[in-house]
Amino acid sequence: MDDEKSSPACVLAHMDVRRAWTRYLGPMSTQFEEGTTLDRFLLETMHAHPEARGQLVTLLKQVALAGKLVSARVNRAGLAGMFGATGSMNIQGEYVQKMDIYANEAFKRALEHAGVLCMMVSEEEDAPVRIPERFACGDYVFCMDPLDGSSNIDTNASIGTIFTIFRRRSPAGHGTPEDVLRPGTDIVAAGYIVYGAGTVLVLSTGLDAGVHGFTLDPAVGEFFLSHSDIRLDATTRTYSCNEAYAAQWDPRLRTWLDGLKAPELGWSARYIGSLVGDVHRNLVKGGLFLYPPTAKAPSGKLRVLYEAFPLAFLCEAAGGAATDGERRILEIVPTTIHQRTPLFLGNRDAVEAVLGALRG
Ligand code: AHM
Ligand code: MG
Repeated sequence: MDDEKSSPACVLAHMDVRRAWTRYLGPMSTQFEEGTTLDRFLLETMHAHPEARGQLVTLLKQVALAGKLVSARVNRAGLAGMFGATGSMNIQGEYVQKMDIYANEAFKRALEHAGVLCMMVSEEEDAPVRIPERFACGDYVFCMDPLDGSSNIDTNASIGTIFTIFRRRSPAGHGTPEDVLRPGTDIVAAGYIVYGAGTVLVLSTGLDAGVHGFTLDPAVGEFFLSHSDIRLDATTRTYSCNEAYAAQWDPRLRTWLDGLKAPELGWSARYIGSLVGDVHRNLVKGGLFLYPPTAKAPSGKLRVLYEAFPLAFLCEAAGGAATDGERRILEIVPTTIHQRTPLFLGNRDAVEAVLGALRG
């Protein structure tokens, strides 16, 4: 064990943690052999902001709790009769999976009572979710896709929860449309939890605060810091898109993508069809994700508030970029809670190349 602790790889991992924490939070050592807990990371982040009242930390702890519940259920889904669709469609015309309902309820139950939210928005709910009268309202707005990519669940592919957090604009009580229909530049924290071979929570609490990943140790029931200060690898040449739709894309984009296929350029393709899985891979390894407008989805498929915003925020915080093909994703001001957008995000130079191609 001692040998393991002082192995070069282990020493390096500890140095990485220390370097990132020194950069953002001041000098600090790794807490346990397993790593540093998410709870401690959140408390240290709060201590770096003396004006903080603790609501954001409480909120993020409750997000982690809901993530653990969903993770446990996803792992048992095949045994617990949780595969497959419910037979109903949501407001957006998509078949609702049993696990969509479970995840939506788990997040609502974990978050509504804590006195930290004034409103929630969920992909699974037509209208904003009102905090029940028996609970206090708080300072934050939580927007989520409770289980993105859930049509993949029957195949054991990665799926995930994606979330955006705003600080309220209205003074008190229940949230109002102005609290949620606002640009992504107002985001105070964003992240996702990917339920894959392992469960990893990836979080950023500011564009200059870095992106950090925490892996769930199921034996302990805690998230431990495992991916400190994630930066997109600018040298990676991987693109992710549903290329079967290429005939429906802007021809300039199609021509540009075809150009990437020259063998000497060294590009490769990876596409799960699960946004959080595709973007997690690109964040960890570098790459470009594309969901352009199509004939079926002329405004794009992915939703601004709880898909494009949080992933754009994480990409920018990790040194990348995100655009809808004309403007920075984080500068979109949505006018409806389920608004969609085209999405191109990942390595900065690749995103700029897409913009160049679309300008023709
Ligand atoms: P969902 O929110 O209903 O799960 O839909 C979003 C998913 C994303 O995870 C993924 O990137 C995309 O839809 C895949 O779409 P397509 O099957 O058109 O490639
Ligand atoms: Mg989704």
